[in-house]
Amino acid sequence: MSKQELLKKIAENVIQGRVVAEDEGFDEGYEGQPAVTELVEQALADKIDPKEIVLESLTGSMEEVGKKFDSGEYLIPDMLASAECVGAAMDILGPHLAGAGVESKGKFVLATVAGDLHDIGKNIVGIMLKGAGFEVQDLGNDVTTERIVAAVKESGAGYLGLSALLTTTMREMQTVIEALEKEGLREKTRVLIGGAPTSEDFAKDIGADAYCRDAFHAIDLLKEMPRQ
Ligand code: B1M
Repeated sequence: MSKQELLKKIAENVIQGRVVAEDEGFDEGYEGQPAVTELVEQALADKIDPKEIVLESLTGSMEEVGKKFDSGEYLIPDMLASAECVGAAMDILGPHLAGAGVESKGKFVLATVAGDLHDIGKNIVGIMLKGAGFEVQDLGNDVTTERIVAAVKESGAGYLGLSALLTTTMREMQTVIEALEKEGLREKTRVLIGGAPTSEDFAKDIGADAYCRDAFHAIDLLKEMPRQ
């Protein structure tokens, strides 16, 4: 199989929600064929860049899953099956994305804001940050502003990464920034945000330091930021 065919096959299997070959998938006729786990392992054996697998096969396919959910073709369990595929792929890819033995570039608190359960993107960002040498404290998803601010305070983290995937939760990021200001922590903490509904303009509007299009963009932006 060519590189492009393999990347396409991984994406197809994420959309089908198939983690391993025994899984049936959303459509018929897939059972027994290599699924995400086997295909990602093959891609690594073929020396395909893990970054390309993340960007082309995983991120893109979840957009497709979102469209299918929008149109009513997929229900929540179908979205969860695809989410599980991305998690399985990242378990395999993580060690290949992370640079071993890199000197600490600083403490980074990471969270998906209150009311929001989406954590796939945040988890990818966490793996990439660790790989880039940051000490990451991942607070998880649906994290209250109070917990986020307390974690920044206790750890003395110089960086905070906030994720939101819902238009109804993205404003929580502003609440977090305001709470950091109240606690006198804003000046000491660089706040980076990301997630599908957020944007450069939104980041400016709420007073964040940077908007990150994806995990790789976050790493690039951090290279330009003076160390906190
Ligand atoms: Co939901 N969901 N979901 N969902 N979901 C979306 C976001 C949606 C766009 C789907 C749709 O309708 N088309 C829609 C939001 C609509 C809106 O707000 N306008 C939606 C909805 C409506 C919902 C529910 C309300 C559905 C319901 O119950 N009726 C519900 C809400 C639950 C809640 O949060 N309270 C819900 C639930 C779920 C599941 C739990 C089933 C599941 C999440 C599982 C999980 O995360 N563990 C799920 C999923 C999987 C999706 C879609 C299909 C995929 C999201 C994803 O993982 N993308 C999504 C559709 C879509 O986004 N196209 C959808 C892949 C991921 C790699 O990208 O998260 O953007 P992303 O992360 C990127 C960048 O954004 C950036 O880097 C990441 C990696 O490159 N980034 C950062 C993100 N955070 C960052 C932080 C940083 C830096 C960069 O800090 C430094």
